[in-house]
Amino acid sequence: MFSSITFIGSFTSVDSLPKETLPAIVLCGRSNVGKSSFINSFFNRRSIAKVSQTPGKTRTINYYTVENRFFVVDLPGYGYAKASKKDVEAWQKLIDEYFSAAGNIKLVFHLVDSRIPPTGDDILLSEYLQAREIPRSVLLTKTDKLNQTEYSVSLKKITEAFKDLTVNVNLFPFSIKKAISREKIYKQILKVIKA
Ligand SMILES: Nc1nc2c(ncn2[C@@H]2O[C@H](COP(=O)(O)OP(=O)(O)OP(=O)(O)O)[C@@H](O)[C@H]2O)c(=O)[nH]1
Ligand SMILES: [Mg+2]
Repeated sequence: MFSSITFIGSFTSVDSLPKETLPAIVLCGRSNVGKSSFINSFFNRRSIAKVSQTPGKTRTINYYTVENRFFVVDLPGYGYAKASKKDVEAWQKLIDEYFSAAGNIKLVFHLVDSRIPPTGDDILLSEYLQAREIPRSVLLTKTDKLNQTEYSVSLKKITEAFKDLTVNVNLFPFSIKKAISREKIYKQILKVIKA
């Protein structure tokens, strides 16, 4: 597994993003799905990324470097109930500018809550990435909250919603409470940052 992660900064506009051109792994998904938790858990740093039970915690583009080899980018989440029309527009603008400006994006991890079937926003994001030919894998989060039957249903729903997904290839069940898929996610990151 990766040995070190360093917080670089939080950005509210794309003009100030790091100029360095390391390969980037980007985390995207609904608010509260577990993007910041994934960073803490996967990179084994208990609270390098701020986590909250209240959706809408991460409002900035947060950059980390891992082993000085690649960036991990935590994007603000979408789809929380309290978001105003202005919030949604600001989010769309920031995300669109981000994907237009950021070079060297090797992979987007699109996080989807295993208890909530993909929403309209998830489908829009998926189509957006596809249209821009940005490679993505889905992390199905919080699987510790499901029993075996619910887990099977969850996998079925996500593969029905996104026909391109195959478990352990570009779809990885994940949990901060269980060691699941970690080696596979690790290998995928290694592969894409070398490509
Ligand atoms: N049981 C369980 N809870 C999780 C898991 N991942 C995240 N959570 C919880 O879900 C809540 C939201 O997690 P965050 O990591 O802050 O979510 P986020 O996607 O960064 O949310 P925004 O910053 O609002 O976009 C927190 O209370 C986490 O503890 C998981 O695998 N299992
Ligand atoms: Mg967050």
